[in-house]
Amino acid sequence: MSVQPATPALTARDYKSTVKPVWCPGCGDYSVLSAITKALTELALPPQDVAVISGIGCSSRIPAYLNTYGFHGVHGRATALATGLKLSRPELTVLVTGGDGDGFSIGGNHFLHACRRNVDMTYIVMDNRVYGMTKGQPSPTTEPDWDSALAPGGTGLRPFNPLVIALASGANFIARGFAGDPNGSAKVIAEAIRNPGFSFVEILSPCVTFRPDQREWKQKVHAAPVVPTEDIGRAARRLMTDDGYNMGVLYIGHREPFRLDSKADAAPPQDLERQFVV
Ligand SMILES: Cc1ncc(C[n+]2csc(CCOP(=O)(O)OP(=O)(O)O)c2C)c(N)n1
Ligand code: SF4
Repeated sequence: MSVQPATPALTARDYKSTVKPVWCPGCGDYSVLSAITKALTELALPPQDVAVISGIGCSSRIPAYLNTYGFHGVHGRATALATGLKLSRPELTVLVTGGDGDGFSIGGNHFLHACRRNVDMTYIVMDNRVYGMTKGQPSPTTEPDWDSALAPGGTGLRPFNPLVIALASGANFIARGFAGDPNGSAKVIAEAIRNPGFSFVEILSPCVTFRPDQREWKQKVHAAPVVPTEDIGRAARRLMTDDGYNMGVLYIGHREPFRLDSKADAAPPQDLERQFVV
């Protein structure tokens, strides 16, 4: 009887590509990349079974730095791309990565409908409350009084609360992490991937270049004082009164994820294409 050599266990390094990140030194996105590779290692997912989809922005560069399948797509369209992918290739573990501008501004409508559709994927938003890549414009999560050369005196606009919107729109799992705690973020991401349906993880990821004030986040973040709730009413109250710095899993839902039925699943894409030939 031949003895098969044992497959060596995957390490975080196995999920990293050879492309060197070009983020500014100190950018929170380095830690989020590390948290994602740690989470994939914990789940022992073969890199070829994972696809990471993004839009455009500094944070959206993540797929290039991973050794999984990846798609660096169109600004604001990452969840739509990921929905199509997951429905046609349900065996893949699908992650979506991007920024607050990408996901909540130009991609805001797609965000709502991704939550509503509840297709099984994990959406990780590196929220730095600014458009980093295009040099510091305020985003939907920017504080109203954040003063900058591009918005002197601040926008005066009420910030968008992504966790509340995710809950109201049907997300099946809601959590928050902090780039300064990659191990804590990795645990949250692993749990989000394990939970079926649309999982939303906001990771506070400082933009050290345009928001140096975010270095204070280290002092502001704290573990959520209560365990995750499965009660949507309680989650709504908790998220509406949240101070924005509660870390951990905040809501776990039990909605059945949306899947294509087996008949649609069985139809090869060529058959579908034929129906549209004019
Ligand atoms: C359709 C379209 N509109 C605008 C842009 C310009 N653009 C590129 S990235 C970006 C914002 C990025 O901000 P965010 O998503 O918060 O990511 P960050 O760079 O902060 O990680 C914008 C407006 C674009 N690439 N495509
Ligand atoms: S501009 Fe901001 S978000 Fe972009 S790489 Fe630099 S620190 Fe990171």
